[in-house]
Amino acid sequence: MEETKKETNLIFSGVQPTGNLHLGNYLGAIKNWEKLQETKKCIFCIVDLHAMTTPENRNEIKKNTREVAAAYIASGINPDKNIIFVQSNVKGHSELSWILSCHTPIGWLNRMTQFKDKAGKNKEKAPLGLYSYPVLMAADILLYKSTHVPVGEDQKQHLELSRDIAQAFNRYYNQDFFPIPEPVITGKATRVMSLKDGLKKMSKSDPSDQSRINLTDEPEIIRKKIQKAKTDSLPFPNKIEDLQSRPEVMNLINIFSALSDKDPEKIIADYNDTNFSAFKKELTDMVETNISKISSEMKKLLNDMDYLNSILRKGFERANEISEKNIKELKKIIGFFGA
Ligand code: AQP
Repeated sequence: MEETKKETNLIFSGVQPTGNLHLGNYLGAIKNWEKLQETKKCIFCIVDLHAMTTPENRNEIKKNTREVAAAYIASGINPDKNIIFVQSNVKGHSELSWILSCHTPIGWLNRMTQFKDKAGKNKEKAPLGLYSYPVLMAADILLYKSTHVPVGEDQKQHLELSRDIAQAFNRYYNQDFFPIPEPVITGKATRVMSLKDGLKKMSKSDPSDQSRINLTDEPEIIRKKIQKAKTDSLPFPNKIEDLQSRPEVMNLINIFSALSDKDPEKIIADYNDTNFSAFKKELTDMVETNISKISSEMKKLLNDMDYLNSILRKGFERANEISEKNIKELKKIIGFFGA
């Protein structure tokens, strides 16, 4: 029974090639893929069509795409075992996105908080693509009939929308065509926060480089960033409940917990009532060890363009084959001419 389950489960996830890949992308998403690939069929996408939705991310899209591919492989994703490919190469994503947008009431999109955050006060001038981003995300997932989607906490609302869209389509055509995808939000740091503000998530687009640890940061930079990371004037907490009112401290403890695999309670017991320096020193060592392994591997991969291009080419062929098969079936269900 377990064997059947393994075979029918299909994992899909992706990262936008928007530069500045950071510790949040690694701990909230990529690190968790490593375990999943051992037992599940996985598709990992570099979602460049999503990156176009904000004007500042349209530059250097090719360079950033290669960087994300290198980060996947450098973080331990096996390109022979899994499909690693670039979203814009497979035309099924855009095609399905249109079809699904015809099954998505505007009211559902109006509830999406990421659009409100990213569009800010300038909603009227925001590109349509930024608004319909969650429909494209639903298309990414459903195109492969994916069953599970590992993401950070910030993507939970978009995933719930993907489920609603899949159900709306299935209901309309009275079919069981799309599986209803389950979010997989795991790990000890599902929402890594900015190093400067514990209420804001760590983000590639934060104008301050001090707010995040980039996967390409040199050890000296990492050391300085963690030393300067905001805490408060109180000593290290001595009980877990204290963390609720201390978001910056909670964030650093969560990062420590994710990297050491120790529970926050144990970390508090180890450091309680001390000042932050010993804790920050150990945290720095752990971040440095993890990041430097990834960044040196990334550098090697980025110097071997032929290898990276061949991985993405092979990934495209495998993804496109599934996409074409599913789009063909879908068109038959809809009843398009020529299908
Ligand atoms: N701070 C975070 N903590 C935990 N997980 C995170 N993820 C992103 N930020 C954090 C997860 O990383 C995956 C890829 O994210 P993305 O590239 O699609 O875009 P995003 O969620 O919009 O991430 P950013 O860094 O904030 O990018 P920008 O600034 O370009 O919008 C997702 O699984 C996400 O949950």
